[in-house]
Amino acid sequence: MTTSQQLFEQAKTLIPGGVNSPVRAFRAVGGTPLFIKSAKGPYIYDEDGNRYIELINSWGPMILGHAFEPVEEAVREAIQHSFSFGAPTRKEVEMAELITEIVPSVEKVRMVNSGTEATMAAIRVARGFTGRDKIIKFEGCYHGHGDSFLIAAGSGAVTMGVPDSPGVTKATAHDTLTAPYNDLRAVEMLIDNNHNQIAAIILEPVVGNMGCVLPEPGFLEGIRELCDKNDILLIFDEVMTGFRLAKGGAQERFGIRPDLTTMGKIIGGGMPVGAYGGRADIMNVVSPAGPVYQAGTLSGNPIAMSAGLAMLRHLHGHPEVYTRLEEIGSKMVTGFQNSLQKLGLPFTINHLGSMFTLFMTDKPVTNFEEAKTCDLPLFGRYFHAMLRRGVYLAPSQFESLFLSTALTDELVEEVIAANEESLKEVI
Ligand code: KE4
Repeated sequence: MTTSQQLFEQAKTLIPGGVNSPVRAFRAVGGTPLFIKSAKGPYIYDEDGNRYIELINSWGPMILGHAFEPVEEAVREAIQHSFSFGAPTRKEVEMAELITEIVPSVEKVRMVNSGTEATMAAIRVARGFTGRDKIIKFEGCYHGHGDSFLIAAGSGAVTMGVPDSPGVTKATAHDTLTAPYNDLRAVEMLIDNNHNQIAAIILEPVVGNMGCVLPEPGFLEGIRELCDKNDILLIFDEVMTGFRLAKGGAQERFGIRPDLTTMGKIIGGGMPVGAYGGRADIMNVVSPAGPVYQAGTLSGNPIAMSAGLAMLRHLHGHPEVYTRLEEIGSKMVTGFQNSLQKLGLPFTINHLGSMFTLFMTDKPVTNFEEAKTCDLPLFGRYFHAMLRRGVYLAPSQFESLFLSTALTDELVEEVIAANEESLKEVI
């Protein structure tokens, strides 16, 4: 038995499914999840000493590679002053200043501890501000495990086969309307059939949670327009795309200004941090400025702020990071596409910047239904073939990969070669 196997057997007697987040359990791909001992730069190392080239990067945060020195240094400095005060600190002001500078649509921001907290708070604020109850989300989008979002949810929910989770009440589900991603007509019909009842439309401006799916030309602009015409708030869930697809996130890349934005992952530099923010007139309804309640013992935690500040300051001060991420992404995807062509495989790759997904289907993938045409057992075999070749992919077809600047050109070539050999092996 490997150490990971031993640890997993023990973990399953103590933790539901042996993991603290379902997608980690390898349920979609089979086998035993790797228990990771450490990571540095582009590599992670499991408890049995195996080394892997990392293409998940903690599901997004480690955009500069693991153990990035300036972030580590900031945390080492911060822990000398204790860990948590439960009182306002200078770093929270600096963090708010930096976020509002990098993401102009965010005029005011509230720190929380996860992306889930950020999205739950954002829809509560939208409901409080508009006095309306319903929200529209898109099938296959994942916005964390808040009850309102576990309806036709992506990521781990669909990976586990529970896109509509038990435990979410009918009353809650009643207020969540869903539409296929990229389907403006469906959104218009929902709005017409729920006149003046919809507080917000929330979406991933580029989806990572059904695998990487891009907005079709005009989709985001169309949603913006529908929101404006119907006094509906537009919430961009940029937990994944924020500070990744551009310094100012997908909203900068696509030139769309949402009313609220939710953030996470990169914003904490690997520490538990989320945030939500947007128009000042909307954010001013949040307690104690206004009546909409939201709170958190560890919100704005000084250690987490130190890590997040170091990360964001580096990204803000080094625009070349985004040029490099584009380069790495296009090199890797071009290599994958060349291999598909060479092997005569009609699979689909969706890609933008440092996010991409190889879908095991010959269909275009523009929404959840199309994503679900993938050959999931084949993906499972491919995943393990890549693992055996030292490449660590997301253990689910319904996830995006996240590249980091720690990937050298040589490592990109190694991943391309591993991909071609793995496809040959499993087809
Ligand atoms: P967290 O609560 O996991 O920090 O964030 C929830 C969330 C919200 N919005 C988007 C767009 C997200 O992608 C996420 C979380 N992403 C998943 C990966 N698909 C986290 C991995 C996991 O669930 O373990």
